Amino acid sequence: MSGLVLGITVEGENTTLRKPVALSSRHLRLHLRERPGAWPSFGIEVQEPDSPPPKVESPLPLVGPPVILTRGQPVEIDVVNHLKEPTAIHWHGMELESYYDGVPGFGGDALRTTPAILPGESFIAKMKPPEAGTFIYHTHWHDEQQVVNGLYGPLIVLEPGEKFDADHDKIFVFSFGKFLDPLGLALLLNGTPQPFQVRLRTGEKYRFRLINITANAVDMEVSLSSCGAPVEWKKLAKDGRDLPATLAVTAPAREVLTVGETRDFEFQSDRPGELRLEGLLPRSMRRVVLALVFEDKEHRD
Ligand SMILES: [Cu+2]
Repeated sequence: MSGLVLGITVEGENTTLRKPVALSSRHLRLHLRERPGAWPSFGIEVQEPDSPPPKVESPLPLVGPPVILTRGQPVEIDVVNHLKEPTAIHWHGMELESYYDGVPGFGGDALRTTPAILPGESFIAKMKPPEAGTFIYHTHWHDEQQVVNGLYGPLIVLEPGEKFDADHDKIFVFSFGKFLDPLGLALLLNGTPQPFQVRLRTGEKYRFRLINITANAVDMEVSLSSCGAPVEWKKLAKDGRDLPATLAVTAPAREVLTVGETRDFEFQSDRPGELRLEGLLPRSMRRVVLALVFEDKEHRD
């Protein structure tokens, strides 16, 4: 990602290897596909258990769909590489066994090293999420072209019994992409430099999950503003961990969201109107803006 990376070799007797692997109660499949002649060059589909494989001809999303898991529930995710090049998928921020963490040639233990996923092959990542929160899955192949071409997505872990509420749980993924931009790579929000407005309701609480999976935007500023001034939101979580009560405060909605970071906020607007969610790279002045349009319930119904 960015900055110093430290690897550790732990010597001595390995006691964890003897632990039986928990039986998985859920199986998902992640299909990594090409998008011939299009930007981004690659796309991801998630296949839920017992559902037929997605049709190859159906359009691929610009950002990998959310992979939604449950804390404490063992899961196997079969990552299927339909690309013409090797790849690997890393489960960023989640604690799991090194071998399954998607860092080829580096992760693993005394007996085995994580392999690359070669074209036409697949790799089963086993995990049992220990924390509920917002994480990221992304390519960990040594080629920036993969992470700026759609091989990433949100990884959401819910508490047991909780259901993902798409109406009130909103995911905003900031990334880079090869869209026409005089400065090279464009700053994207949910896979596009010009995101379409999102319509929300006044008087209802929303959870906003912000993710920075750019290649290197360490100083990206994110703000939510009304008429040029930041509104206030409540800080909930950072990097997949709930904030302690002393830090879970209401504050002006302007934050630095560095590369590889996730942050969750709670927001409610009691007045109709248009708010501006913006990602800004201060050094290059590249930005991406999304309009959040709040409407009264009666107005929409
Ligand atoms: Cu990462």
